[in-house]
Amino acid sequence: MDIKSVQEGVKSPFIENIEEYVVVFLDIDNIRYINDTFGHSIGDKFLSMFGNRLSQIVGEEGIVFKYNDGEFVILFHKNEKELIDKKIQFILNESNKVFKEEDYEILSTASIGVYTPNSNDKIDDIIKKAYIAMYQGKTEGKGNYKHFTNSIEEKIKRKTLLTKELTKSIERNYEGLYLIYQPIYNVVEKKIDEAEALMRWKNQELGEISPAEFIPIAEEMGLIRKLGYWLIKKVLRQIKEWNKEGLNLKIAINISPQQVAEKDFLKKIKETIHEEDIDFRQIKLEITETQILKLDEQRFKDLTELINLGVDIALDDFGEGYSSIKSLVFSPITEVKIDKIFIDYIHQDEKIQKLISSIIYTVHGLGYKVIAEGVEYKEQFDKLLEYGCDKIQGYYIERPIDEKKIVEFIKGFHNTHYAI
Ligand code: G
Ligand code: G
Ligand code: MN
Repeated sequence: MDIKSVQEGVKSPFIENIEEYVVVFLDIDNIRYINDTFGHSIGDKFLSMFGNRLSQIVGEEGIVFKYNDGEFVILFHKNEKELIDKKIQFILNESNKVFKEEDYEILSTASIGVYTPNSNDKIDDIIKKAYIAMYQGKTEGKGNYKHFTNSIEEKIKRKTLLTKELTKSIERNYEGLYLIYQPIYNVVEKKIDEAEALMRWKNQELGEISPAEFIPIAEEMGLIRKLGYWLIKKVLRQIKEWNKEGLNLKIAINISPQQVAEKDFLKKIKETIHEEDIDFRQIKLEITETQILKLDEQRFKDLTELINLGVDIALDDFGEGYSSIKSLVFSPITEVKIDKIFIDYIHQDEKIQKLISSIIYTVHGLGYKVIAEGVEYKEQFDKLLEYGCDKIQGYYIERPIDEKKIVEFIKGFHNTHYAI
C-alpha cells in the first residue's frame, strides 16, 4: 500500500475541512535504534510494514500519512472521544508487537499525541500541537498517548525558553549561576564539618529559577555535564579558599545520572581534584538510589576507587525511590541520606519512628553512616539523636547560605553550641 506523505496530503482534497478530523501524531519510539542496530534496509521494511498495518487498523475511519522517518500523521473522522481513544489504544497495543524480518526480531513501541483542530487552524500548527502532545507523553514514559492541552503547550514553551536562557548563561561564562551551601551538623563531633553545595540560577529577565525546575531541563537537554563540571571546579576552589581561612569542610556535591554514567567520570573527577590540590576526604558525592542501580559494573568500580581514595558516596533521597533494600546492599556507598518525607513525621508517627530507628540500626550494621535531611524542628532533631543518626541537615540547623555567611555561621555556632 502506498501511504502519502503529509506534504502531498496537504494538497489533496482530504484536508480541506480539517475541523471534521481529529489529528493524531504517531512516533515510533526506537526507530533510530532499529536503523542503527538492524541496518536501514531492515528499518525501511519495518516502517513499510508498520505503515501498512496502521492503514489497515485505521481503515475507513481515517487517513494515514507519512511524516518524517518513523513518524505518521493520522486524520480520524470526528467521532465520540471514547471511540477514538479506544482506537488509539488499539494502535498502541498493535505497535508493541514483535516484527520478524529475516532472522531479526524487532520489538517497538510508539508514542502518540492527539489534537482536535478548529476550523481556522493552519495545518502546520495542527501537526505541531499533536506533536507537542506526543512529545510531552514521551518524556513521561514511552508507549503512551496524550491529548493536547494549553498547559502542555505552556510547559513546552517554558522549557524551550529556559533551555535557551540556560545555554546563553553557560556561553557567557555561567552568568547568573551560583552556589549556596547548607551546613551539616556532625552529631558525634558536635560540630559543623560538612555542607551540601546547591546550585542556584538568577536570570536577568526571568529572575530566580528553582533548581527543581532547571536541573531536570538541563538533564533532558544535555546541559547538565557542563553545569556539573563547572560546579565541581567552583566547589573545589571554594574549599581551597575556606581551607586558607582554617575552615576544613567536607562538601557534598549532587551528581546527575548523565554525569556518573559518563565514560570518563572517574578520570575527570580525579584529575580535577588533583589539579586543585584538594584532599579527597573533603569531597562527598550524592547520588540518588534510583539512579545508582542503573549503573554498570565499570561505574561501580569507579565509585569504589573514589571511596578508596577517601571520597564519600551518599545514597541521596533514600526511601523515596523503589529499590531501597537492593541499593543498600549492592551499591558502593559510604553513607545513606534519609529522605525528608520520613523526617517530616518522625516526631509524630510511631510507625515512622520504628522504621527510621531500625533503618539507622541496619545501615550502621552495613558499615555506613546515616544522615537525615529536611530536619526543621527540635522534636525531629531529638528523635534522630535518640536513634543514633550521625549527621543532621535541615532548616533547624540552618538554610543553604552563601560562602561568606557560612563561615560566620559556623564560627557563631561553635561559639554558642558546645553541645546541643
Ligand atoms: O535546593 P533545592 O531544594 O531548591 O533543590 C531542589 C532540587 O535540585 C534538589 O533535589 C537538589 O538535589 C537539586 N539540586 C540542587 N543543586 C543541584 C546540583 O548542583 N546538581 C544536581 N544534580 N541537583 C541539584
Ligand atoms: O534532594 P536533595 O537532598 O539534594 O535536596 C536538598 C534540598 O532540600 C536543598 O535544596 C534544600 O533547599 C532543601 N532543604 C534542606 N533542608 C530543608 C528543610 O529543613 N526543609 C525544607 N523544606 N527543605 C530543605
Ligand atoms: Mn542532595
